[in-house]
Amino acid sequence: MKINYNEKIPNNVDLSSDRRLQRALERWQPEFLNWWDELGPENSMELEVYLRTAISVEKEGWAHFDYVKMPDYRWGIFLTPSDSDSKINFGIHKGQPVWQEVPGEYRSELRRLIVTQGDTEPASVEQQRYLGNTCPSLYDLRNLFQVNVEEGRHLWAMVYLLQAYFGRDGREEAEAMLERHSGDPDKPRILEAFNEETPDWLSFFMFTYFTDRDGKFQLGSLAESGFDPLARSCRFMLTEEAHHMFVGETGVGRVVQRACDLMNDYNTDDIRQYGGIDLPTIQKYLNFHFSVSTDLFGQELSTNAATYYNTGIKGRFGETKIDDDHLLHDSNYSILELCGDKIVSTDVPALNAVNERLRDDYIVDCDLGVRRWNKIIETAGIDFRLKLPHRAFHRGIGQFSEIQTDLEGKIISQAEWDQRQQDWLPTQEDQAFVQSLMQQVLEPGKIAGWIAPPKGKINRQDFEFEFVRFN
Ligand code: BYC
Ligand code: FE
Ligand code: FE
Repeated sequence: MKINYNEKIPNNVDLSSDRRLQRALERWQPEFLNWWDELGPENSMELEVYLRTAISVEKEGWAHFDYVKMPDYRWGIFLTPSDSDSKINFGIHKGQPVWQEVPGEYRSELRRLIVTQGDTEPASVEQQRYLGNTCPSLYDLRNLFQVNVEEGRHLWAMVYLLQAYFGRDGREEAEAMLERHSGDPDKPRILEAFNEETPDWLSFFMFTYFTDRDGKFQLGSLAESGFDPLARSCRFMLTEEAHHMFVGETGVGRVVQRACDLMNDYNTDDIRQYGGIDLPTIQKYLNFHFSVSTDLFGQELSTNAATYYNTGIKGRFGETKIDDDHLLHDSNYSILELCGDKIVSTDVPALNAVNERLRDDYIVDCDLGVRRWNKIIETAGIDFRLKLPHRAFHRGIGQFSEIQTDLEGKIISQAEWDQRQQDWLPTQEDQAFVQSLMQQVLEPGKIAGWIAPPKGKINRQDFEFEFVRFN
């Protein structure tokens, strides 16, 4: 299962043995590169960036770091090794061998899941297109581009599945991936969070913390799929995903660190005058990105999700580690539900609550990073704590989209919402202020004034390293 880099399209799926598929993908490749040129990172085509490239799919030593000219990045198709006696671990086919081909009766559901997953990948690249122009340091610029090329590769992963297993429909879906665009009024991306703008670096760090984390949980569920090529694709994508969330968590942490340092240096909460992003503004960005990302899990009660689970095409996060019958025909799950003008906890059939369960797992995971950010604030001796808003806050999908709540989840009137939302979500003024700080810094070892330098290294290279070369 070595990765073959001598071919036009690097892969570990023995692509050259399937001429038809190889030709189809080679026809799609220039379209992808055109799209990258038009909607990928602006002003990046000439840069040499210190990037990691996957060279194997083994757990150890899979990544190789070196300077790569951005458009020459080798986007490829990598699946984790197959285990010849893998079994389906949940649903009505539990115990049967995993599928190497798409079962005809589940074809449209599988196609839909793969298309939805695939659509998010280029969407995020489009959302982040202009950020390089305002990078706070070379280190951050490199991290942005690393995330971008890997999201591009994730699109390749899904397009491979579509072209290899879904015939003509799959080829059409592959085309459509490059025709929908983030925020396009006529052909938007499928999920709403991917049509929002990522106009500044605070938004970028929040996005990679909260929205890439949806990726972790969705990919984790798809990695359980009975359709083996999908499961193996997602497993390898997950190894790359960890870095994206690292960029988000440490990014937000460094903005918090800088805010605390300025507060202590000048003995004031009002650090905007010193070019820092104040903690209440960080909280507002957090509220926005958390709520928008929470929508990505779908409805609280979903017959789609029940079908995906029952038929073995999308599992739960960490399915095999859960101690139950993996069928969910007779079990219940407790969810929060809107009941008149109250939010109450009720038991519902577990099969229908698979989306909500995943959202629960996600929220627990989101909170871990918030705690680490609060440690930074606490260590600085500052009396302020960041907090995740209630899951009912500012929702666009699910039952809570019908109501308005405060950050604690108390239902409020539309009038009260209109009056108070400026205290909870970034206002135009907040956004303009954050935008005003976004000045490009390109000298190795230098950093913008609104963010602290990183503590960690990239492949043993210090912050001072020349992560990007300009020719
Ligand atoms: N926006 O039954 P429900 C990533 C629709 S992120 C718009 O709950 P389901 C990444 C829904 O389509 C990971 N529409 O739906 C991160 C349905 O429509 P129909 C992305 C929405 O299917 C950062 C209706 O509402 N991967 O990788 O159970 C950077 C009823 O809803 C939304 C996936 O999402 C929404 N938010 O659940 C780069 C995995 N939510 O049937 C990359 C694949 C729901 O009435 N997708 N609707 O026409 C899925 O598993 C499911 O499609 C969803 C939705 C969980 C998203
Ligand atoms: Fe991705
Ligand atoms: Fe990601």
